[in-house]
Amino acid sequence: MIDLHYCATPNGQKIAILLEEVELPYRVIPYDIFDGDQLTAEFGRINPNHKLPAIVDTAPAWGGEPVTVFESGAILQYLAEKCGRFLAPAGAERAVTLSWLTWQVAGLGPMGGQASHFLRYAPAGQDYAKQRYTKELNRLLTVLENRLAQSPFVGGESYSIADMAIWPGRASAFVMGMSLDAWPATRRWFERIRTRPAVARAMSCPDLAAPAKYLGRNQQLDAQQWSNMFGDANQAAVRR
Ligand SMILES: N[C@@H](CCC(=O)N[C@@H](CS)C(=O)NCC(=O)O)C(=O)O
Repeated sequence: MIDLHYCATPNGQKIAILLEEVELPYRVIPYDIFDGDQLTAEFGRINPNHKLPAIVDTAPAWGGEPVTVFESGAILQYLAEKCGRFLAPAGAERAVTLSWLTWQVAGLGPMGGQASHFLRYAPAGQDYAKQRYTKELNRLLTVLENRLAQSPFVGGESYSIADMAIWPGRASAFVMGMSLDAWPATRRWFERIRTRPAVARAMSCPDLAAPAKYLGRNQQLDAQQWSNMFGDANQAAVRR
């Protein structure tokens, strides 16, 4: 059994998609990040970085004590290796898949997150930051488009954990006003994945689907929510 510590944002949805694909039994433990559920000392023992997602595998392949994994890229790799699916065990295909997985978690994800922050959450103004991050996001999306113009999936011929890492962010980019119109190869890839039954389940099941409050174009947080997400409460969680 996998305990999935979960918030319905693109990072969480990556893991929900993989768990649905491999049909491992799992239990969703929901967190409301606006309410600060991620800031508790108890969750800090699961993820010292206090971010979602994280998993606890109560039955690791090698037996013994439950294993905790945090960081979405590490979780995808751990679960793919546990099931022997969606990541080649060795060789060139594995190296290419891990390159694109790392590109997502170290580049596209954080840059998209900063663009989303300045476009949707930050106080008015911030033109330099908005331009900086939307420009870099667009550059990265062009890298993705170029790759998908040559290859059916980012890792090559097969659907892999690298596609699962990238797809949910592309699905939620509409909240920044970004359509897929300018990206024809990405659009074809997006549709190929969207119609997979496991993806449809992960995006629509009530426990896993994103609530409207995370999807506003112009987010208005109250003072406590702001503190939990970006202010003193968020800082305090790691300074106990
Ligand atoms: N690098 C991390 C990023 C995780 C992350 O930023 N999670 C967000 C939700 S998408 C979160 O927990 N935010 C709450 C907070 O920042 O306090 C990963 O890939 O798992």
